[in-house]
Amino acid sequence: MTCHNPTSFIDAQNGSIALVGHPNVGKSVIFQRLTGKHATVSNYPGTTVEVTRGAVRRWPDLFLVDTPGIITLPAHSDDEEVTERVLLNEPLRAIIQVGDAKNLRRTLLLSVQLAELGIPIVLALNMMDEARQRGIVFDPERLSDSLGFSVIPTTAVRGQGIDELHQALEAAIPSNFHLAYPREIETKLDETTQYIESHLTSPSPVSVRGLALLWISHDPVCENWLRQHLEVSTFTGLIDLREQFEKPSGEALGQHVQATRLAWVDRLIPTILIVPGNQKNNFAITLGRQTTHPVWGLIILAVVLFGLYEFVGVFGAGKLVGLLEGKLFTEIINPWITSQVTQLIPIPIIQEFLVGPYGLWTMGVTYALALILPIVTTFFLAFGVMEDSGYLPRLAALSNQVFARLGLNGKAVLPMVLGLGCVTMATLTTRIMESKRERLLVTLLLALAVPCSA
Ligand SMILES: Nc1nc2c(ncn2[C@@H]2O[C@H](COP(=O)(O)OP(=O)(O)O)[C@@H](O)[C@H]2O)c(=O)[nH]1
Ligand SMILES: [Mg+2]
Repeated sequence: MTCHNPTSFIDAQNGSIALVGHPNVGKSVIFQRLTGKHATVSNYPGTTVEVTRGAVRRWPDLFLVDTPGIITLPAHSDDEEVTERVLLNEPLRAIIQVGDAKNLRRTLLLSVQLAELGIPIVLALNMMDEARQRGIVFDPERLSDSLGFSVIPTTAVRGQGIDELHQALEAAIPSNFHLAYPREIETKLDETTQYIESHLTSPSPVSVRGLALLWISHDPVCENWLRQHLEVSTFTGLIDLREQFEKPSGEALGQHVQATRLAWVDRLIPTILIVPGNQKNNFAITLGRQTTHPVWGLIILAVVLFGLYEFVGVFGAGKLVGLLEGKLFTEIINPWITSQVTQLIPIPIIQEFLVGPYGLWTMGVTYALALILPIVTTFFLAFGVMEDSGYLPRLAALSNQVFARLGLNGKAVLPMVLGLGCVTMATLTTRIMESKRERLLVTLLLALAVPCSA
């Protein structure tokens, strides 16, 4: 099964491979396809962000790391910071970028950023089934030629393209992708690269040009890394250098860098796209657009909140609880347990402790199973559907303006509204917030300012 090619990085060393890409593009499905069952999930050191690791089935010496979804570099959210820390601190042998074939523009923008790090990279263009359904046809080989690394179309849920992905990984070599920036940026980039190169105290995990690009874009993770790997005085020198670069125009270089990348992607796409596909008349897309419409969006939001209330409040907390607590426990289970306990244990105080009005069974277990369980189950089912359907980011876009004034992201609307019902559960949902600061703020607001009906 294993191909013994001594020059292949996969045979030569052990280390890890990182799965990187936007949220919800199929990274975790590909992770399962490549690793099989055994995976360990743990918080990334010093954060509450989860990272999954597992040995690659075909090459057991290599570990696959499933990173949190990122939108773009430089990192802005906790998730993006963790993913970038994986890129800079793990003994990486390769990156698999997982992208959505329906969204070539944003996928390729990230490809450019990742390729510039100079680590061997393969692009898995996933969701090919959906791209085909929309009539999108492109030329992966041509794309691969332009990028300088392999592009593998995949439909991860059906296991299509996974073999090809293995082969491409085996052949992957450090990417020599090189995007030429406008002259004035190149000059500054060169100077930064040379400065970093001549002062680093240990070898760089990614290409120094990649580091320099992140540095001039004010990337926080890269700054941290450089602070640790440069003498204090040289690090200050690097900051001075960047300030000096930014002085004449007064604007950040990162924006020019990003604009150049986007322009390159926009020129590339027409050359690889054979049929752009028809995205009109698709009900899901139309509905998706309407969810952020100022008027329709609010109506849809009202419908969603009403549905949430009907499912969790009326069905879960009303019907299910009534059935479980009222019928099953009060009428059938509890009388039986009470009679058993009173027969077996003739000591009143123990009887009272177990099955009295405030007994361990009659109150503790009954409430946990008949009251809390149905509510929590229906709640997390509904919440899962909202999360997986992609409604949450749209909801955030809708309510951003209101919450921006509180220094929060629009996603805060969900915990806030849920908090009117039950603050405990709402606190659990603060995990949708992107940074620790926002989670803390929302939790505080919930505790102090939102009246809880429960
Ligand atoms: N239609 C289709 N759905 C997919 C494909 N790959 C993944 N999915 C679905 O996309 C959703 C997100 O996948 P997941 O692996 O969790 O994405 P991640 O956020 O990148 O880890 C899940 O519902 C998957 O079942 C694919 O190739 N085609
Ligand atoms: Mg995932």
